[in-house]
Amino acid sequence: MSQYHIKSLEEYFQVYRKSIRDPETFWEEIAEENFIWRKRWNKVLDWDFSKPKVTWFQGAQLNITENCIDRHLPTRGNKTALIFEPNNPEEKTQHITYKQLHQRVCQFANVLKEKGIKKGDRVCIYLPMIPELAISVLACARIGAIHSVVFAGFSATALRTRINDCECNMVITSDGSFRGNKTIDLKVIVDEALKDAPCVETVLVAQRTHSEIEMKEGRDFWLEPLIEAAYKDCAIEVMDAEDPLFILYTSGSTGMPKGMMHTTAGYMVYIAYTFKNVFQYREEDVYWCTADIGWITGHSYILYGPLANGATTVMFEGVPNYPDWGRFWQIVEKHKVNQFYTAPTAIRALAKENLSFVEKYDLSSLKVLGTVGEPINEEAWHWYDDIIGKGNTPIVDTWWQTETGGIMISPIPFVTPTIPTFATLPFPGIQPCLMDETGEEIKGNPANGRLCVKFPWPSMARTIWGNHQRYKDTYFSTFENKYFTGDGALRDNTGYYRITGRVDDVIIVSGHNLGTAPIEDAINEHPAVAESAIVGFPHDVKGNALYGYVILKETGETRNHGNLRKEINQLITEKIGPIAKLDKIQFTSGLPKTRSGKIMRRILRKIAHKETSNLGDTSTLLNPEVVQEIIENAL
Ligand code: 6R9
Repeated sequence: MSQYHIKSLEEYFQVYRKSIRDPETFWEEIAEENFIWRKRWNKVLDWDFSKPKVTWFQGAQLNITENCIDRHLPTRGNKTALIFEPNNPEEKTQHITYKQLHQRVCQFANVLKEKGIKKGDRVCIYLPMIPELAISVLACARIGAIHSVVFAGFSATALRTRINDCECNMVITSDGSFRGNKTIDLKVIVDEALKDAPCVETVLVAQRTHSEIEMKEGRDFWLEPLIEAAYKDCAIEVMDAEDPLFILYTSGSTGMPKGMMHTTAGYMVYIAYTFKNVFQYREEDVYWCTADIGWITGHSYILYGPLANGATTVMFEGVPNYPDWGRFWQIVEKHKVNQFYTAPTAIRALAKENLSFVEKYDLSSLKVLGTVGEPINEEAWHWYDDIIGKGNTPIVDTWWQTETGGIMISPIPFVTPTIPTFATLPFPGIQPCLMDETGEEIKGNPANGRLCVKFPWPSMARTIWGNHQRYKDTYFSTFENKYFTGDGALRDNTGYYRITGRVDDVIIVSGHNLGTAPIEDAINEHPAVAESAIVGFPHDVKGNALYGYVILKETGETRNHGNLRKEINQLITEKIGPIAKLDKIQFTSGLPKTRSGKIMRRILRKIAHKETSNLGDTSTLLNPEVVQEIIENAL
């Protein structure tokens, strides 16, 4: 019997030890007990990190939608699978049961087939957070087409690059999207992208905003009439364990975005298992992850993970500040959300606003709070804990990546004691390690090094689409026989991990290795500071010196900036040491961020280096306008 649902720290350690001692039996038991297999595997794991090649459940056959939908029909047919919460609170919420989801996915799958899509074809999905997004993803999976979801806030150029890279035959989009009080004409962006994307033969268009758009004869089709005419049942395509399930692009710091390719069986098993444990999900719970399905977080923990567990998952179309900054909490109250999963960037933005936005709502349904995407600073952690969790709701700080497919290091709520800013302990089956600069593993504690993983896990990406060499170079060549995450981490005396940020962002000052997160954390503790980012710039004596970009809570801060600079450096001296003091501090109204809320330090670094002529691709930024402001005020 596997211990699918971990309930105590003792049990965690027991399960963890077993997962390391005998990984194959460990994963085999989990796979056996919880899913429908059309054919059993003949080998659980085969791996060689030097190639790199990893296969899980070789020989097995299955379909992930049979496991996420059909499997639940006898027992949960009338249970709500998806709650769709529209952008506009006046618009009606939709509750889609498992039975209805089954029908809608089948109809959509039949439309795809009718338009010539077959197993192995790539389908680009460029949709806002409406039910059609979830349904089209699942429809692709049902017929074995490989979905490539592109976040519907990306530009035509970014979309075109992604369509061409994996040669999609089809694009699924909508006339437009609603975000707060804005309407965006998505189809116009698609048309622009398709001016130079000869692989695309068909465009399916869902109706959302009723904007006036052009339909190209023979290429573009309105979705609704096709769905209405489609047959309501669609047999699954039986997939091999290692058949590709999806491609999802993640931006590299330079060059082309990387199309991370995930496969079927291992991904399903790992995502289902982590979802259940990280959120301590119970049958009656309502779960809400605020991410967009355009990110890995949405793939794994809005769709596949919850649905594989027969859960009720909320899909929110809008933004946190529309119609006002209370929207998230209004939704929590309305649907009695039990597990709430969001990103530090959202928490910081919410924490800046008046408390009355929170206090108006009843948040007593919340049992678990989650965070993902970047290191959470201590102040934000405490706000989340005190104000949202009322001091008695565990926070799971989950560390993982597009490449890892699922959560890798995280507390298990009610099981793992938490410490702010620590992602704590590895998940069963995950063997992290820290490496020093010479390529040696650091064995003892405490330790500070580059975070690697030394054994395969079921949901790891298998390759970069069309470029296996780049996959090998990026992840498996820095350290022999290890997957290198690109992140730095500390490990304390008890074995808890704290992620310190991307190692590309590590700055060596006078020979000292400084991670960005702990320093930014110290700066953010200043009561006048809302957020900060630090980068290095060349310095004659120290090699590198630190340049800090700081956003103040109140733009009309009355203290003079000279004093503020002194106070910030005093704080850094206290918390980290004088070595980490900033040579330059620039106050700014914003920081350049990716759409998923990560600071683009590459741009800040170039500005600090005074190399502003070529900032690289800024088209995927959330707030490109802030770049000009920062350049103008650079020190
Ligand atoms: C899931 C996701 C991955 C990078 C990762 C790391 C950062 C994510 C974190 C975290 C500290 C956490 N990151 N979670 N850093 N604490 N809890 O975000 O995937 O978009 O591919 O980003 O995000 O730097 O390497 P992705």
